[in-house]
Amino acid sequence: MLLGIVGKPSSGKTSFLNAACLTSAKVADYPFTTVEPNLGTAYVRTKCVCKDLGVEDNPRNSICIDGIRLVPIRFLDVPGLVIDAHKGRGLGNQFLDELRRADALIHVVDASGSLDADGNPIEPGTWDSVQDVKWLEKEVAFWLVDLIKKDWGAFLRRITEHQSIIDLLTVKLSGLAIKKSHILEAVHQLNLDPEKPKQWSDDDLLDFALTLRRIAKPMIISANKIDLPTSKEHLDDLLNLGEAYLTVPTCALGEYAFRMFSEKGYIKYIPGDSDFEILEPDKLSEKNKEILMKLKVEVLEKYGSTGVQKILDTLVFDVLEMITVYPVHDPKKFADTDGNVLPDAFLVPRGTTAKELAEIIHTDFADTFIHAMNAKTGLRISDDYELQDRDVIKIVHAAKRK
Ligand SMILES: Nc1nc2c(ncn2[C@@H]2O[C@H](COP(=O)(O)OP(=O)(O)OP(=O)(O)O)[C@@H](O)[C@H]2O)c(=O)[nH]1
Ligand SMILES: [Mg+2]
Repeated sequence: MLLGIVGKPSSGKTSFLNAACLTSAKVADYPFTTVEPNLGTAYVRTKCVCKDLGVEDNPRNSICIDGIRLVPIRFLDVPGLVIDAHKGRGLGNQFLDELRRADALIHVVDASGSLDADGNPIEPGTWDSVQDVKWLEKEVAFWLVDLIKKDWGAFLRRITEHQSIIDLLTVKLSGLAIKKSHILEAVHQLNLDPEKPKQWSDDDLLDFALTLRRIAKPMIISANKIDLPTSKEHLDDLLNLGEAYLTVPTCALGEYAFRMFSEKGYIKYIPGDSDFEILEPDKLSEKNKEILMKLKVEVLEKYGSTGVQKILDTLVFDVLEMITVYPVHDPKKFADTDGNVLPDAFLVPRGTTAKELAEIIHTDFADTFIHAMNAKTGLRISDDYELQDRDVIKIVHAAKRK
């Protein structure tokens, strides 16, 4: 699972990555601070099964705090994009190539309206943040359409009875985590005739790229910098963009502060919480206490959270429709072969079967799979049983043939 962050310079992309991954990549108030992509590990937040099962767990691939399971995902931040990046402006859009494996995108927007199109500071509140949303969608589509157009002529010549334009596009776009089903859906939505690609105009190709991106790489909008006073009115506009858009108010800076002080043990705060508790008042300077209280009033009390964790959870669980399952070796103790209780939490797409889970855990398991068991009930489940969120599963498999 890879989530990518996009947006214009200085919108807060790296701040978002640092907050989500507790990394310390360079952040600054001038455009193009980031010149190379930053990769990190973020976590999605889900209720662990440990409390329901009445066990103390020892997670290995994830973290459990007070019955909240944090499951890792990969996270990528790239240099800022500017208008006409696809023609080489700014740092160009070469970095979009880095995002080709991303399953979904987060568009970090400066909701305070304090930056011009290129990310330069301007009078706060004077920039219409909605423009950024419309522009970025097009910029990503231009990048995609350029990729398609590079081979379009060759594609038209290579179409045969046995090889359709859909097949050719599927091969071409497979490296972008775009599937045949996504392509078929886009063609269908736009009423394009897959039998007559020669009739597809340049505008059709651009619409195809826009639609395909929406289907294959869903995007969520992080309306960032909500702690700043000029964010209020832009935020309303960003929240009312219409059904095709999903917007979450965020304060990346605040999330970073909470996570950093929590890591040091000065406060108790689990990412996504709506409040925090000061544990070591003597270790926090008066200035830092003031910052924390301001964030509490301006962000947590107004919006319910900093929004950073909400973005990750919404994308993974609601938009990409992933569920969490817990494979175990010992179905009575819910443990692995070393006795670790509920060691792993796996994110799998809704609809994954027990047999498919076996393959995901270990490629060898696919060949040696015998059956699976629901460890919560102790009952055997059929191979085509669709796993449910928070299932605890024992895979029974034969010893590997030598
Ligand atoms: N007030 C406020 N400032 C923020 C927030 N998030 C980021 N910033 C500030 O915005 C500026 C730009 O942040 P970066 O994270 O470097 O932005 P970026 O999008 O990665 O910028 P480039 O790498 O240049 O494209 C910095 O001064 C941050 O401190 C926020 O939630 N609130
Ligand atoms: Mg950056």
